[in-house]
Formats: sequence, structure tokens, C-alpha cells
Amino acid sequence: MDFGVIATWRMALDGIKFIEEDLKDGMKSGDVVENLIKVVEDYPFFKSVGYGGLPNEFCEVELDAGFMDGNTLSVGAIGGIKDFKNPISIARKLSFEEVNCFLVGAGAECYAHKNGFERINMLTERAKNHYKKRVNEEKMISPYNGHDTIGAIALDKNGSMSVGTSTSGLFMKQRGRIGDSPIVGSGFYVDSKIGGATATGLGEDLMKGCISYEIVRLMEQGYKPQEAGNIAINKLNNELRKRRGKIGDLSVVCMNNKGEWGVATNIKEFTFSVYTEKEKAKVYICKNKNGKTIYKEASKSWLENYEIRIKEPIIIK
Ligand code: SD4
Repeated sequence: MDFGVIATWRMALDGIKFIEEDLKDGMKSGDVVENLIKVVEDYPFFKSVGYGGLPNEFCEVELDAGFMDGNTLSVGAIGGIKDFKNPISIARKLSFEEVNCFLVGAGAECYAHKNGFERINMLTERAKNHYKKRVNEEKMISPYNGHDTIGAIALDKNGSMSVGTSTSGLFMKQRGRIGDSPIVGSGFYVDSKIGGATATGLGEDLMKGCISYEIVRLMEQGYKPQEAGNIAINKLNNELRKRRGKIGDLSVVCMNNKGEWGVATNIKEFTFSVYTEKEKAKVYICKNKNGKTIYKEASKSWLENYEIRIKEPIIIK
């Protein structure tokens, strides 16, 4: 049986490298997704996920995460949780509950505490400095446009699929704001009989198209993942542009239950990471050109610059 994993952004590569041997050795897709995302959540230089994630308007880090099991269709999610180390693990644990599977704020924290999840201060000095810089340099603070949610889909050797997401959402978001990432059907969806999809970008717009569910639905109709991604992204992009005159960033990755994958975006540079039975772990860079998504493998120099860029000192004027 084929196996594979695909995830949003370059930051997923570290997680993929962490799980690649285990996936090859037959680890279950749910464990693959959780372990991969935990690596990304724990790394302080990824500034939009987990520890080191950028804060809201009051300089608080509020985190969202979602998890879905493609065999049982069980879903667990949390929104606006503060100061717990691995939101993805809490979301996954919730997916085993019969009811109360999506908890937010104080309720999510109470559940995490009761279930022994590790509590730590998720606001790093670096994230605080990003916040101070924005406050100092901009008269009108609006939620940050660039943003990166980790979303990962795994297909294991038994043909089971899972998907997970984790994010600190938009930098400078309003307290209590929740994006698409913990919303099933929008931020993520998976069905082991078909495939899975996960999104990143402006949650408010991604939700308008229930984009992840839409892609899985298209795959069920027989479209290959790449076609399904393109159709869904182009449709949402064009409709919102027509009806509202503007559109936020929309990007998705998807994989079917044969391990074939697809990607689609409406932005100039979206990166994603893949590892399958047929290809070693790598990062691709993609963009939208006249309604078609084109991508190429990231060069060595791009990858080196990335490492430097994410660690650049933050200078506050
Ligand atoms: C959100 N979709 O909270 C998330 C942010 C994001 O890539 O994906 N960034 O709206």
C-alpha cells in the first residue's frame, strides 16, 4: 500500500523529517500527523504556530488546532486556547470524545488541564518584540496579512488517513477571533475512502468556500487531487473577487487515498512539503499562473536563505 504525507509551508519539513522513518515503518496516520505537527509547534522560530506564535491585539498568544480521523470521521478541535504546549494533541484527544469535541477559550483550557496536558507560557521574547515593533511602527494596527498555519495530511500503509492543523492565527487579531484552522470542512477534512485536504491563508475567506470539504468532494467525483485543488481555489477566488471586489490569501494542499497529491494557491509564493513512498522529503514553491498552479522544488539557496530569514534579529525603532 502506498503511503505519504503532505503539509503546508516549508516549516513542515522539520516535522516530516522527524516522522518519515516511522511512516515508512507503518506508523498510523493519526500518530504521524500529531508527531509531525508537534515538532512545528515546539520550534520557537516558526512565528505563526505554537510556541513563539505571534500574539493578538493584547499581546496574548491564542491558539487554534483541529484533527480528523479519516476512518471514523471523528473530529476534535480547540479555539483560542492560551498557554498549553501542544494544541494539536489536545485537539486529537478531543476527537475521541462523543460530545464536546470542539472547545474554545477557558473551556478548552479546563479540558487540557484536567487531561494533564503540559502548560507553558507560549509567548516568547521574540514574539513580544514583533508585537512591540508593530505597535511602534504603525499608526493603524490591522491584522497581519502574511501568516502560516501548519496543516498536514497523512496516508499510512494500512490505507488510513488523518489530517491536523495548528496555528496562532492572524497576528494582531482581535481577542477571541477564530479562523478556519479548527473548523472542520474549512481548515481541514479527510475521508480515508477518498482523501484529505487542508488550508492556509485568510480564514475569513477560506471559510466562505468550506474549501477543504469542497476539495474532498471533488476528489470523490473523480478529480485528481491537483485538479480538485485548482477547481476549488479558482472558483472561490473568482466568486469572492466578483461579489466582494477583494480576496485574501488562499492556499491548499490535498492527497487522495492512493498517495497522489495536489496543491493550489492564489498567491505569489506558497511553499509546501511532501514525502511519499515515491519521493523523498522535499519542499516545493508554488504560485498561481492564469488559474493554474505551478510549482518547482525549492533550491538549496532558497532553503538556506529561509533559515537565515526566520532567525533575523528584530530591530525596534
Ligand atoms: C487563520 N488560516 O487563522 C489561519 C491563518 C493561516 O496561514 O493560515 N495562516 O485564518
